[in-house]
Amino acid sequence: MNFRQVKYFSFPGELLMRMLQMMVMPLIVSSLVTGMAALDSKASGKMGLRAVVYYTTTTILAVMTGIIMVLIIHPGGGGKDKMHREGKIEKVHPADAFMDLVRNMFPPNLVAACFQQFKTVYGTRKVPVDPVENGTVSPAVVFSNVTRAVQLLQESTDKMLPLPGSVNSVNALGLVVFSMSFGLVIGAMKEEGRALGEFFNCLNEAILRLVAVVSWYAPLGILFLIAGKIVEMEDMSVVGGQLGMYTVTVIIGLFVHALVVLPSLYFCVTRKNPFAFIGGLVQALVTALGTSSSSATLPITFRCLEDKIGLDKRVTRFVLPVGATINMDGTALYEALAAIFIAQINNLDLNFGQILTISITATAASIGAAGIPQAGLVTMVIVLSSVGLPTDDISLIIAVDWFLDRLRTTTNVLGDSLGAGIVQHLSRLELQEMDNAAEEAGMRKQYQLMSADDVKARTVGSETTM
Ligand code: 7O9
Repeated sequence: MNFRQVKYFSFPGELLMRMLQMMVMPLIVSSLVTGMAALDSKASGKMGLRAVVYYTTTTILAVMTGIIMVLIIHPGGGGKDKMHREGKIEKVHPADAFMDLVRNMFPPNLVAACFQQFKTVYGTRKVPVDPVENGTVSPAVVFSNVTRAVQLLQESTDKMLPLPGSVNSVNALGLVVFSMSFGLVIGAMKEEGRALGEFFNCLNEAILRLVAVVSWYAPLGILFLIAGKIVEMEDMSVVGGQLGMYTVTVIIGLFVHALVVLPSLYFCVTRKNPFAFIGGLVQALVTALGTSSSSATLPITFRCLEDKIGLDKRVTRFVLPVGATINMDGTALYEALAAIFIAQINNLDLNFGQILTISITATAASIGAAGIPQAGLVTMVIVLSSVGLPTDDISLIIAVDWFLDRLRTTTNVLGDSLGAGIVQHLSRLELQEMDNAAEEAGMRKQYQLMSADDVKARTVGSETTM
């Protein structure tokens, strides 16, 4: 098939992708606002703490699984001379990436945050230089040194400076931070904030109905997404030897984490069958595989967890968007594993301290990814440069990245969903308490209405007797 035909063939899949992405923004905003508004600050604090403990624990477990796998299998034993290179690696300063992350948490313009992220770009600025070094400004010196002067001028004006710039992608972190704070404030406003809270609640319900419609089309769309990718695939001869071993190592690592570590954790905490839970999640997992984006899968994840598995809306609304933004077990596992693989093909031995550094940076990179523009490669560069590994060698693993990305995404979505199940189990008492309080308040209100009616009836009664 030629390029044009491939585009025709993947068109139905592309449509699904667009429909899903269309719903993400209103979905995360409305669910976070209502999720935070429905919980009082004590309950949301406790639930948030549990979620954060779950995210960090599982991410660290994922990184450890990845490191153990790559150390045992040792896929990078044969050097890198015969490997194929692809793409160019952009240099980034870790400090700039970190500052971009924090800047993106506070978007100056909420409308722009829906489609733009801040990104430091590197540019040049003309810096005036004095071509005469020792200060003796005689024409003779200038003329004799004219070549040197031109050289100096070029060197000093091409200084790379960090300048403000932007890229076109949703600033999820900014929207999440704003929606959570906004929801918290609406919740604290009690009666005064009710109208706004109900508005977002209604928006959320409406979007989920739209998701229900789209999810009828999803199976066909996913079929074409995956088939389109297979047709598009160039010859896979580059995926032999080293790279093949590396791919297999990542697959095993992700499978161990997704099908052994996470289910065991779920079982230990809830004492329920994790595979029954995962069974209800199949549509979301397949969507993740097809779209290779946990944010585009979010609408389907919501539907699976709320409608099929029956989790409490108060939990999913709060935990899922945050999970999709900061909890990426598959990504953390992958980055740590890839870093050690690159050390192996360069025949560099890492000591324990360096492996620990890789674990910490990989964990941090997976948490911050959504806030760092064009994260994929940038976070990898940061992990590698933290222990002084050659960042250019990322070009050796790009050939298989599109495939491993799909598996990472599936692991990420599974981690977020099991997390929602675990947080719900741990918060069941608070949720029950809130239900009871609401019921009591409802009854009291009804009682008040009843007694008001009573009073009215009596007054009316007395009026008539008069
Ligand atoms: C993987 F949920 C939302 F809507 F809040 C949300 C929106 C956007 C959440 C996250 C994002 C987002 O931009 N995420 C993002 C994730 C950005 C850059 C890189 C990554 C990492 O992606 C994973 C990976 O490559 O390992 C994977 N593809 O889970 O989507």
